Amino acid sequence: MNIKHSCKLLGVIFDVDGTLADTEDAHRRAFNSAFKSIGLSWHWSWPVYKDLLAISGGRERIKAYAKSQSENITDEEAQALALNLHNIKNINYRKSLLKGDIKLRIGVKRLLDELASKKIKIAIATSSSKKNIETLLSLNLGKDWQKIFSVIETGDTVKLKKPHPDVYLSVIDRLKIPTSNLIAIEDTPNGLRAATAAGLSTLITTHKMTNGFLFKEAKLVVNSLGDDKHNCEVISGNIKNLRYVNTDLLSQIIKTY
Ligand code: XBP
Repeated sequence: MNIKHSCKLLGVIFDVDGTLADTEDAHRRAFNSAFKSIGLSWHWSWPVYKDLLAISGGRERIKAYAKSQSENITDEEAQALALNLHNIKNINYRKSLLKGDIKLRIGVKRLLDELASKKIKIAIATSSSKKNIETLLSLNLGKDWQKIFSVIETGDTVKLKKPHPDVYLSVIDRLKIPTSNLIAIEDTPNGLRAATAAGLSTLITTHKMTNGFLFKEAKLVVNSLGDDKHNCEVISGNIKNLRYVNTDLLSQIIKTY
């Protein structure tokens, strides 16, 4: 490791769903429409979906649910059903994004701009697909959105989804930055486990689907990244005398731990 860089913030790795944008309810509704469209009586209510967030990745989530609903379904049948439903669900999801109602979360654009202005690398580590994040981020960050991110790793390319650290390990490998100079920003216990297992300090931004979840290994848990008008509410950790998450705070977090 370059000694000069030993505690300096050189990169931030963002999760997408729930972290960059509050997308989980749109995913939930898209799953429910897919179930209905093939005549299934399944319905994922909020509390059910909250529990299902323990399984990252839509296909994996459907497969696990299919098995929990029928003792007789084989692994192959559950897999085929999940594949079909997930394709329909993602078409529904992207259609719903095109309505333009899902914006970036508070403070996300502000922090992205600050990181870019300070030449701190920005990356993405998500279990969702490139196509889904392309729709979400091109709408919110413009057609050149990919230029903002030095590395983008998605569920399309990793073998094991979160809580396995694979997606983070791939990002770290491609960034070529030591983990001590990086921080991850996540929203779920699975995301936190994946980032922590990859050796990253992690900051959590909660939302209504993850309120009340435990984030023991997180260095800081806040209700959003915050901005001038919406100060962060600290759930655990310390933001000193700051009102929102900025590069100074992220640097302090990686120095302290
Ligand atoms: C995102 C997810 C889901 C979404 C989308 O993963 O697993 O919560 O419903 O999944 P993470 P799909 O935030 O852990 O990276 O796009 O696979 O349906």
